[in-house]
Amino acid sequence: MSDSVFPVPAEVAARAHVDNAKYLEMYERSVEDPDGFWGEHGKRVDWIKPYSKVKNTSYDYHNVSIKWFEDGTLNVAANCVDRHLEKRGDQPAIIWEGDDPGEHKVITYNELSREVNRFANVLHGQGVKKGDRVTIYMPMIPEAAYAMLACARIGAVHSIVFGGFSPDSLAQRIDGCKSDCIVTADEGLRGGRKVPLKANVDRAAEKAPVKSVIVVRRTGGDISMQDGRDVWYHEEAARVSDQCEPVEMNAEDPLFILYTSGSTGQPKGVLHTTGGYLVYASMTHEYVFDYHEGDVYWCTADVGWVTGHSYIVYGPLANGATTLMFEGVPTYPGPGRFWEVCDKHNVNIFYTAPTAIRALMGAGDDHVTKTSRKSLRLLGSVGEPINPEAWTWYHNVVGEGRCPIVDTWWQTETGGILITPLPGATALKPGSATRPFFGVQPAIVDAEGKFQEGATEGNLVIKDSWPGQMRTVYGDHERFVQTYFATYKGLYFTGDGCRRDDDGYYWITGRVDDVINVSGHRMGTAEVESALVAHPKVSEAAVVGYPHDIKGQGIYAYVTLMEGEEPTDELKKELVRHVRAEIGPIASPDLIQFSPGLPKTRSGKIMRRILRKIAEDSFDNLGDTSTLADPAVVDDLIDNRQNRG
Ligand code: 6R9
Repeated sequence: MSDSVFPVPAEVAARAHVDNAKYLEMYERSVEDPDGFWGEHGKRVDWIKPYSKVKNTSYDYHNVSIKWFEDGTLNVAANCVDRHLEKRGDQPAIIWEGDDPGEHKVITYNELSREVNRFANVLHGQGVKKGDRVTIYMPMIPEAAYAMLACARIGAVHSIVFGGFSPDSLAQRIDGCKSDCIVTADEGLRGGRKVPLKANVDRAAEKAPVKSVIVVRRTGGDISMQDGRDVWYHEEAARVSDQCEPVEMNAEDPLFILYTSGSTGQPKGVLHTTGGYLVYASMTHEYVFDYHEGDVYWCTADVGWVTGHSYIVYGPLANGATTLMFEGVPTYPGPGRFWEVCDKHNVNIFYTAPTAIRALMGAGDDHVTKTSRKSLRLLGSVGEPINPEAWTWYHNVVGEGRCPIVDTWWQTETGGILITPLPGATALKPGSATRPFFGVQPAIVDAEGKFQEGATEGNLVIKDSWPGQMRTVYGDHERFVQTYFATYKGLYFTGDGCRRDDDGYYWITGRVDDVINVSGHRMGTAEVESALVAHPKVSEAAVVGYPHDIKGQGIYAYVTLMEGEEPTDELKKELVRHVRAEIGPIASPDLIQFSPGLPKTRSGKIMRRILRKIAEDSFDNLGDTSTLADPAVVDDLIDNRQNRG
């Protein structure tokens, strides 16, 4: 926590879309008259048939239903591409920077139009129709964006699976949305290393069969193609036209599904729809990043996460922006890469995650200061709480004190940014996401759901709907209701803890459920546990998060072995490999403690509170352990703890 306040610099306020007075006025209207406010701002996108209704939403536990602009029709690809052609056909839409610093490509809006239409025709050729689900398992190459927009153009629903997920995780997600078509590449390239995407698809398809696999050639690596199922994208694309009419979609037709981890069971298919999502993504992109015509904007996320959906592709392209897409990693070939890319492409707005900032901070200032960065005007942060030290380094060293930082809080479920500074309006406090965006009504409740007023701390809820909100869990509306609307009836529960200070600023403190945030990636502890117990030598496992200098949170696994198994270092390594294979590298346990027993209540429930404390290396005050079936277990856990720092 930090007491410093950074007022809005005069030159930032002068050029910004809104200053503080305007923010307050717009915010008040947005919550007092949502129909009027969003009815007006909904017009920022092009509608085929204009809407006559704006907001029709209910958070009533017995009848959760969210609809925005429900009688309007539009096409997202037409909004992100076609409508810009007349005015800015020759302007770069996407600047692609390859993993190898010698490789980059500029794609104008005219080119984007031809590529998207071609991709749409290839999908058609594979039998994909409106409403069908298409799984996209791609590296960060322009074809990933083409594929997304091509789906949107023909009304297919994409489900992107991050390229770091294992074949099993991919199969689970293909099966979850019953998709018949996969778009992938031969291999990905990250930090000089190849990622065997097509080989992973082949293994996934053994468990979750599909009718067609469209393969984009990226590395030219050796892969196998299955006759009758697999096609090369470049061969199909050569046969089709670069014209394809956009399909007229209802505002509430699905746009995409994105799987995300929750506190229990399997990942949930978060469903976003067409109209409200696009309005919200484009409006937040313009106001939060204070985007102006001609700006070069770079979000370093992967399109496999929601940040890539809303703030690499849909928001910026809907606004006719130039969006930079980066294939690589922050530290390759060296820790100066981000800033070198900023100089190379004259980036004005730069949006990344705290975990990257901390890693680069550790590599030393020289890698930053040897670059110019004079084009940078605004910095952004997303994915996890940013600690004031990292904030201050980002502000002073990267931004040379001249660039405001927007610390943007939101979730896969929210579709776009909900709590954030606006650069021309909001004085900054390092570590605080500050104030709500237009139309967003945050509140803090205690464990019983009682509203807490003024400066306080508790659980973060949102009182009413905004256009970018998810509509349901794909195929399981009841799960949607139970996950988000059952804890506090009538309110959307975020799963995050939060503090509000005397100025009404919000400070997100992290998850209050069994979700951990590892390098900005959400991970359900239950998912890691079930991967561990799937190993033949493991009898039981409990997973918790613990503070990690770079990742924010690390994964700490307590593992009880089967009778007679030896607790060796070799076995620890084997378990890490096993979890990577089951879920993917992002789920690798950082620390494994072999424990003959876990602390359980007499009814057999694992007391995670105790495990969390021990993992944090702060076990002086473990609270009440008298309800434990065998209190001696705790001493053994403390004696053999793995995090002594
Ligand atoms: C966009 C995204 C959502 C969870 C969210 C919260 C954490 C995201 C944050 C932040 C503090 C921020 N989170 N942004 N915590 N400050 N600026 O990250 O979506 O992957 O679904 O994660 O991430 O805990 O609940 P998602």
